[in-house]
Amino acid sequence: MADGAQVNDVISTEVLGEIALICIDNPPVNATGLAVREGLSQAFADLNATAEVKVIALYCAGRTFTAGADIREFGKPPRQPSLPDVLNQIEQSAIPVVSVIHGTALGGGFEIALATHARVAIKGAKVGLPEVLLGLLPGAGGTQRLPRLTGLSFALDVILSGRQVPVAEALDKGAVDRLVEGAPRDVALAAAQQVIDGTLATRRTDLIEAEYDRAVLDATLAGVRQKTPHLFSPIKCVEAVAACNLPITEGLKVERQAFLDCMETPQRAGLIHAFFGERAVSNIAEAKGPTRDIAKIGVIGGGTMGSGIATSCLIAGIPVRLIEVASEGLQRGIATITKNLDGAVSRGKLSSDKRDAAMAMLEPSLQMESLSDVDLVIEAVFEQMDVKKEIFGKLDTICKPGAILASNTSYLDVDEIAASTSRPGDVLGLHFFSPAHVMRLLEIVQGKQTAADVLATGFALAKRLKKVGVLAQVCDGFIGNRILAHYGLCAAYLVLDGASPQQVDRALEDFGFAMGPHKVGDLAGLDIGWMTRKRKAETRDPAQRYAGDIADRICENGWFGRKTGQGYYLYDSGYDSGAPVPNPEVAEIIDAVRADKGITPQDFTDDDIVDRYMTAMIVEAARVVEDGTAKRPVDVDMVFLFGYGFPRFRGGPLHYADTIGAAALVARIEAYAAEDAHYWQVPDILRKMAADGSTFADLNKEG
Ligand code: 3H9
Repeated sequence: MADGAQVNDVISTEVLGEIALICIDNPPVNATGLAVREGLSQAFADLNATAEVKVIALYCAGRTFTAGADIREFGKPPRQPSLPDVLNQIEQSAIPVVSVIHGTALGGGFEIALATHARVAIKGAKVGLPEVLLGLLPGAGGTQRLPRLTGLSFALDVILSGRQVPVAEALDKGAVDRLVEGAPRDVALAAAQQVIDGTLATRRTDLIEAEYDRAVLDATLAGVRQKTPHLFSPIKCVEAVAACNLPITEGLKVERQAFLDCMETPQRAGLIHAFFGERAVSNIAEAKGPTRDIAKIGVIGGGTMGSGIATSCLIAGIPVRLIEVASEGLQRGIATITKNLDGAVSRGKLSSDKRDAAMAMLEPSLQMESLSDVDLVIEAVFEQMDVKKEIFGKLDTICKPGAILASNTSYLDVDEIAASTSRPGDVLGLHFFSPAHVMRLLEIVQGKQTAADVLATGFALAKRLKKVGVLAQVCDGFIGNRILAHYGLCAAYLVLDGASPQQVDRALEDFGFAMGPHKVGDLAGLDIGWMTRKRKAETRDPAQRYAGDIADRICENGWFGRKTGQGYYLYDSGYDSGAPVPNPEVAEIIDAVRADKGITPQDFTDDDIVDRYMTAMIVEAARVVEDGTAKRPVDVDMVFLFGYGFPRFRGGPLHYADTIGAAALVARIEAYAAEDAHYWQVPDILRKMAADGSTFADLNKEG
């Protein structure tokens, strides 16, 4: 072999006397796609046949060591050589192999390192086995080699959490052998020399006997079943790790089968859709191009929402001027922000130093005029059009030219708000979700005249705030709340027609939602929906069956949910979390309303409930795509995953819709329409998809 050789497009080797270097260069993240696997296999075969080579050091070019298998290959026919085979070849290399980790060595990437004979990490790097987050398990030896190196407990923690482990911790646990500073190639050369000098020990992981404790495995399995009852892959992870007391060839067979079992599940497809969807929502022309600089943000309104938005900006290191009209409001806002930041510290999300730095960047003010120097204003006052218009009219006179004016409205017409200014191009909607410093969704609402750089700045801000920005067009409720309004009606009809609120909640929690809709209502405050129903009373569609009677009567009693101690459920003063007790008086209200309306209650199975609720959600989601409110189905899916607690393993409502199929959905809707032809109508887009056999995934591909 020549001193320097390009094995293929992504793998190169260098032979420098007794040292051979192998470099993986497959941007952006050096994923182990087919070319990497082929090239590595070839390189190891060639170097093992090169007489002078005494040690091989493997490193990666670019920003990171390999981030694992190429996820885009999943679901397609497998191509040889497989990663496990390549790693066995590396492990059995007669010449010692040392790997050099920089950036993030994840999944199959970390598994490559585990199969080498020594691991040197560059400070600041992280390692991890995040396969479980994709509905999988480490399928290239991670479940067998990590416990051999670190013991069971740490290996189970890493595999089940999918977390990225700082290399200092990995060193402490024995998963890496040395921490150094330097560039990957330099470190590779130095590490190889140390192997030759005998100052860096090498050993084969497969020859280490794993420490084994059945009680730890049993306790972990019980914990997994309780914590993630819907998920398949965590159980398979534990089963695979449990085989680490077998000879490695046998253990690897158990792991391989468990990996293939996971690969077949819809959960794997849903979670991988979520992985790519999170990235796809901002991979659009509207999110790219020039942006405006945002050095200081003004937030108008110190209520829960405004304070949450301010907290989010402060955590991201952006100074905030918080505006309220009266000093009590301002003090309340400051107190909420302080509480939010303290909460972030106690949850380990923020250091005390960063909390103090964030607080120092908060400038409270009672003067709207003080917004004259900010680059972006986010208005978060209550949802009343005339109030918003007045504020935006004032902002127009106060703010400097080029400042962006955003409304956090959750349903009002952004174009009408923009029209109250002389600069509608600078106006957009930035719809945060409560609690705004925690929830990752940001709907970026494009007005008719919103300038391209203003929209792109919205996406750039989402990234700085570590949020998932999704483009939405103007309509009542934008993407999420518009769909919610529709399926919320379905939940109300189910109760009106025979189900109990608890049955609806239980069925949907069994489906995977963290909380059923009645528990969510109690948490958010039932008065919010009540106010909306009263506000919309005059414009209500008379042909639409009214579904609010039960909730109205509950609210007339002053029962607004958790904050008043009762709603659909009872929350005694000691109530914190767990299973609340159903409110018996609500059952009486339900009976009375049904009697008043002459409704004979029907029996719904849990499956009926899920089918109707999910179909209602899909119907409105399809319309939102059809009329362009959302750019693509995947945008709707990400809104629901990041803003509405939709079970991530189901991928989102329209990914889930594809698992049912358009034809089956049309048949369902037509059957339900026999009961209520006004509510249950087939969207044209769904009918067309049923006719031509296409899917929402096809629409995503069309972009
Ligand atoms: C596995 O390894 C299975 C094995 O156990 C067994 C096999 C037999 N594949 O996130 P970013 C793309 S399962 C393909 O924006 P960052 C990503 O889509 C795998 N593509 O950057 C994006 O593309 P685009 C276990 C991938 O700096 C671009 O790279 N590994 C992969 O914020 C940049 O990504 C994981 O689960 C991939 N594996 O974060 C790791 N990874 O520009 C998954 C990324 O077109 N990856 N892309 O939108 C990550 O966690 C992050 O990407 C990482 C970088 C932390 C690496």
